[in-house]
Amino acid sequence: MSDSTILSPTAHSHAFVQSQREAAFNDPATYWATQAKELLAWRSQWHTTKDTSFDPKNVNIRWFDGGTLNVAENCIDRHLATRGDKPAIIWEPDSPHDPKRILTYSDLHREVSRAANMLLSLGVKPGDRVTIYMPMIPEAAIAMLACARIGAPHSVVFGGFSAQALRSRIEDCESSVIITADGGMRGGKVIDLKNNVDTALEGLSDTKVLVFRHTGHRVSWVEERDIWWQELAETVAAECEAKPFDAEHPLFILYTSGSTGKPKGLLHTSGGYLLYATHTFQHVFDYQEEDVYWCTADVGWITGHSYIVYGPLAAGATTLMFEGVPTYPDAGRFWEIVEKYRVSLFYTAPTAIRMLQREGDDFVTRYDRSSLRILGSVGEPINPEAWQWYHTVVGNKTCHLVDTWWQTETGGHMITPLPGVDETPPGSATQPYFGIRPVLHNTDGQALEAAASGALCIADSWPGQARTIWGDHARFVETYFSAFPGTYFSGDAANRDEQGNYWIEGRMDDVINMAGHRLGTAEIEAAINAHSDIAESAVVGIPDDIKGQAIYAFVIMKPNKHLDDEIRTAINGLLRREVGPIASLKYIQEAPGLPKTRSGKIMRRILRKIAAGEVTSKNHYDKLGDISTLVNPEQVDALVEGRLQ
Ligand code: 7RM
Repeated sequence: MSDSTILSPTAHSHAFVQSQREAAFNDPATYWATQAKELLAWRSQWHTTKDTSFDPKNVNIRWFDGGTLNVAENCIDRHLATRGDKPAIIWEPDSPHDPKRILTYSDLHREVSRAANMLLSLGVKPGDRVTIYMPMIPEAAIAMLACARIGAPHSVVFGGFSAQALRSRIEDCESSVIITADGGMRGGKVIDLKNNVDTALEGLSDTKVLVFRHTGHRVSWVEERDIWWQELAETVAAECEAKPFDAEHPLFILYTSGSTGKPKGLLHTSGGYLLYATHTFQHVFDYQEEDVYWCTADVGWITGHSYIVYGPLAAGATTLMFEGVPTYPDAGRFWEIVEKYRVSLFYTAPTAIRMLQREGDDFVTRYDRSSLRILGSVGEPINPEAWQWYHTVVGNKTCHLVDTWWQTETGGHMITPLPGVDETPPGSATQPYFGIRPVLHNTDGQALEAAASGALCIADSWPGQARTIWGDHARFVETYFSAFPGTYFSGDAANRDEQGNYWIEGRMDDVINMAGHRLGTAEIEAAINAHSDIAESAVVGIPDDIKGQAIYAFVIMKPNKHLDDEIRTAINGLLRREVGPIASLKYIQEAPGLPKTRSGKIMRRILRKIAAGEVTSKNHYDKLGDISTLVNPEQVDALVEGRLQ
């Protein structure tokens, strides 16, 4: 390392990593077969390690076919002999004055078994989908593992999503059991989850709602349908047999936004996903038995699935769950928690780092952070200033910083440094993980060699990859395997430098990444268009100092209507209702029309540049590139003139 400060030691040597990289690259099937035997407990041996094809005519992804295992047994039971009394989950409540909870692996075994029995008593069978809409409490993880134990794929819906968003996800995967809580706590406020479930289920029959009593506030109740978790728990046994399921048995569905249409339910299966989450957890965070690990994500996102629940627990680690927010009661909360539990591995998002950086160093330095060894970043590109602050102030220059690039679709880390081995230029996610083969394509579909910038694709399958989109395999093929045939297309652009380090440049499609949350333009526009005075709208992402991106909306009003503050408020209300509180618009500009191609497609490329202020007068129109294909180039003037800032 060029820096003179001493970085904490890590387990891996350059030679070891080099040999693993070669082995995984040259023969992925043999490599992953060896890893699968070492890291997971199988009930029966597979016959085919890798059976995969990225051919658009026949996209097929199967790993460890014929093998069986139980995911919950891997995350819990097999640790009992050696780690029964080790904390599996540490829970820190929203308020620092409320009591914490610590669940050992034995506690987790008992609670998951009970929850699994509760689901069985509600008639849940292997393959049935269960929707989980929970706050960040241990019962969220318990519910997920209970589903895994009985082979019922879960669909976790982030608690920040609205009743409407929840309903569409419940309907899409046809789940008849919903697990929720009366409410959750965030920054001292109650999030009324049960109320959202009630709204989501209006008019739907044949559902059961299992409600964990957490906040204790009054909730409305539907007899026959609603059941208190704590009451049902008393009626079931604390033992539940873990039956084996196929390696390719569905483990979960997780919805994520794309550029068009409704959210996609990505399907992850059991053996390959668990192996990949566990493997990456161990190597990327240099996990050691005595570590205390904390990922600040919500279990409603893939980061929470792979790196709060499945990866850490399969590895036998202690994983911390925090219900609250980084700034409550003040901006020192993260570091207070690090000090309180002596957290050694810490994983968060750039948006949180930037937000805390703005509040000043004192909030950090007043707490003891000497336990920290590894700092992780995920969700969006981390700008070099935030990287430096994270490394210097939070990590006191002694911690390795791993900027991990991956997606809901990939199940686990894809491009990331291995701590202590790879050089880490700030802002670069650096190197492909073991067995990952990135390819950069230009717009003609040619694979680029050496230093280059292009569409980031992956040339061959890896065990953690999503297998399909629930109920729509054709859309899966179309979205990920048709643009650059023979490879998986991530939707991101990346630059590869002379050293072979990757720099993620962001989405090439219309997905907006606001504060690490993936939001589809189509969903946002649909919500805006629900306002009766709006004829049409288009939203784009603009750079934002804290959130990475913010949303800028252009709206066309119906005849004789004009945009005013009342309508602006109503539009944001619609967004909250249709999508959730995570989606709010920074600017809403009334536009006479939208720049469109002859085929009627909105030219977002142009809108993005106008919204970002890159074009301020006619002298700057060259910045827009070719606008000759527009049917209505005269609209551009009006848009530029009306830009809000
Ligand atoms: C894990 C997660 C995926 C999208 C992805 C990227 C962006 C994620 C990084 C990043 C630059 C990173 N899953 N992204 N990590 N961009 N550097 N380290 O976030 O499905 O919700 O989002 O997020 O655009 O395609 S996700």
